[in-house]
Amino acid sequence: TLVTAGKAPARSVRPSVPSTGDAVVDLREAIRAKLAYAIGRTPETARERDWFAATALALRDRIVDACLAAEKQVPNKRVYYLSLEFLIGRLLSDAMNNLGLVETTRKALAELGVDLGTVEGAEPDAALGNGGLGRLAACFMESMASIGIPAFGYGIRYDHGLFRQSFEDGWQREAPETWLSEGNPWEFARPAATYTIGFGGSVTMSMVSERVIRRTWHPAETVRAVAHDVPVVGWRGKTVNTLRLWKAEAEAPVDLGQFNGGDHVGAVANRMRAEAISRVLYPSDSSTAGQELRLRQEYFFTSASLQDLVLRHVAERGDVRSLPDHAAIQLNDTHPAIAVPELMRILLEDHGLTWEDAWHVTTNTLNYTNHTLLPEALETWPVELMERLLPRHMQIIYLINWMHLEQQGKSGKSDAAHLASVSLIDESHGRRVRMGHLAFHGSRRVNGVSALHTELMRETVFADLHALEPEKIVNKTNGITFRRWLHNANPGLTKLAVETLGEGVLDNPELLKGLDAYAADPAFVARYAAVRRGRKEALAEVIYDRTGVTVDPSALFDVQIKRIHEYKRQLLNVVETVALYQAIKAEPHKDWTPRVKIFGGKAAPSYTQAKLIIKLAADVARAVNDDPDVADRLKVVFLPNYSVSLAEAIIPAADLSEQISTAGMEASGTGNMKLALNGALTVGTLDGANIEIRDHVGAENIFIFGLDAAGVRARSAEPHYARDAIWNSPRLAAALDMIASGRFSPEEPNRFRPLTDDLRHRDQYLLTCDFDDYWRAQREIDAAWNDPRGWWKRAIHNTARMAWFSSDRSMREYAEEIWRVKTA
Ligand code: GPQ
Repeated sequence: TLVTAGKAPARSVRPSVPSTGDAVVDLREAIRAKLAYAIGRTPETARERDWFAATALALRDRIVDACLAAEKQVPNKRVYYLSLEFLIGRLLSDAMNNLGLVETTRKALAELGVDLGTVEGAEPDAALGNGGLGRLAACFMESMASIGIPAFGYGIRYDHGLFRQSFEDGWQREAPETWLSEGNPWEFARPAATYTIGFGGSVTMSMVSERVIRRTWHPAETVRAVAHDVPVVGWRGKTVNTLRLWKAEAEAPVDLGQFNGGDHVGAVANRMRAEAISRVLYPSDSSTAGQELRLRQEYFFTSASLQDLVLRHVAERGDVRSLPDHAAIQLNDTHPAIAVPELMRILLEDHGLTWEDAWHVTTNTLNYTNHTLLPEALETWPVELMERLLPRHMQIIYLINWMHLEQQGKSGKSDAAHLASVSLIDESHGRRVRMGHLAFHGSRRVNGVSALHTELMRETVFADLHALEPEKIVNKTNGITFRRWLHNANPGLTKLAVETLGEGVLDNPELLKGLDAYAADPAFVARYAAVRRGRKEALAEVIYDRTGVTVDPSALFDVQIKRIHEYKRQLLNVVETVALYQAIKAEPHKDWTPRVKIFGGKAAPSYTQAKLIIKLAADVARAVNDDPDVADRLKVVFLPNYSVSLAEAIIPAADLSEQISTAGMEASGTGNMKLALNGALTVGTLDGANIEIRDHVGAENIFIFGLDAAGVRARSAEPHYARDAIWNSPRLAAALDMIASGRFSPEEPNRFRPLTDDLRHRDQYLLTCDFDDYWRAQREIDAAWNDPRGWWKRAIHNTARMAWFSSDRSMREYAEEIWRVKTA
């Protein structure tokens, strides 16, 4: 319904399009004006992408009003979230929803003859991250704006985000991602906020006085970091924060001497080298790339961010010594751990602080979040590389380490094993800087991302450092923003919740608990089930479009969506699929529960084993989907190019959520939370946040199987555990034999031997040990599915009891216990 003129006061008047007092008309005219004057198109010539840009620009104006108002006030304390990844995805629905303009925009576009859904679909995903770590940063940014924490996110404006994945005969192929090819309507380039970043060169010493030596870094090479700001608007438009992404530029765009001499390529070589820093996102997830360009990226964005925030602080407060009172810096994993020596360097060299004062400021401002204990993901950099690329920082690290180890000696802990364990330098694999130790030692608080993970941090990787400062490690269980993962992704379920519980549920997710009372209410259950059914029908269409496979929306949709990793055990799911296939073929007339196994996820391009797992899933899918004995009771699909926007389509359509990592290895998981919130039942191990999900939804509403973390530790120590497990499980043995025999790859019978041989002889992730209990859980799930009333009751209890996993809760905990900053 249109608001009549004069009834609704205009929120603000924009000069180009005077307000009529009618929100729909105002927005319609604003979009029309953007289309003409910012894009240069008429409604007749505009493409979908142009409509998207015009709509985004019109909405951005609304955000700017709030932004400019906010800039006038200086908050007492700001949070700075430093992350090499921000997996923000599409921003249009976020912006509309948080501004309360979804229906207004829909109508405004409709009056222009344009469908909102089509416009939303024309926005490219900003895939500036790999997986959970980057998506967490995006959820945290949204939550900070929503609960009124003044914050900046700092990251890199990659020209090319995470690669585009396609399948060629089931093999993963990678192509460059090009989200910026037509510009980004959400961002503001801020050339005034440009900083110089140095690399290489030498350090000179000069005597300041008889006792004071000043060291000065003379970089051999410099690069410019130019700010690009994306506004982050919170729920109900209350707070607008900034995501500031740095673009690398050369000091000189072209060497004219070289150009005039005829060397046209050489003339821009320097520029290419500089710009390479923000060219592409490294596609490695939970493993280190270990290359020089990666270290350059890390230092580039960390230095730019620290220079920016220190400058802001000094401009506002005058004295850099009060930084810890007004700024809290969060290091998202060790990627920005070079912040420890960089902040020291800025304070020592640019602000003349003493070492003691600089160390005090640094260690009271920085905090560090750890996201994994897997050894292949713990960053270490060769000392020799650090000395070459960041000579001054290496000196500072040596000095920090020297004082740290001296302190051990003074407290009587000078045995070599202890010193080797707490040292910032690992001497055992060539000399390398341990970035986790550096971040730990330089931070005020260090946190894990689930209760189990934090406990394991204290017991394993950081045990000796933890003993020195037992208060430092705290737990902050991850969360997800409900605005995106419930309200935007699942408007049908949101509408049902609002109609049942009232509007307040949009502001306070704890009110979802009220749905518990309806878990057995036939009318409510019917509506809840109808919402799911609608989303499954929509997903079935997506599946058909993208894979050519027809699936039945009344089958159980069994979903495993996440990066492909051996520890996440997609292979366990595929082997169980093969065993189920064998069981169906052995008894084709039994009443098997119809299931669709849906996979999605990317493998790092260099991760051979992960890519082979994708190929196995594809080959198994080919055999199963076409087999007349199966008769549609089992289907397997691997959706290509998994992304945030694809997740938004899959999650509301999922009946079952696969969270089956080897216990102790998944730090938290956040997909587990999104799926459970939307009412999928979880089949999972006692790993990461699964444990806390079980505690909240109730053990009767989740399917837990397999070894726990202690069990994994014990079993790993047993010799021949894989051989014994296979020996004791005829079902597993038969499935592995079938794969190894070449049954799924007749054109290349030995294709999957690297997978089956590994399971038989090594099985680092204890897949064989958990297989039988996983099979048992899956058959229990089949039975549960055949009792719809019981199933929906459990599903509704999941939705009702997941409120604690809101990232608003996570952010409040960080605010109180780590940052000591007020929420609005
Ligand atoms: N995570 Cl170390 C990533 O997504 N990428 C990484 O490089 C590392 C961790 C994940 C982790 O595997 C999940 O268990 C967490 O839920 C997620 O970070 C956010 O903490």
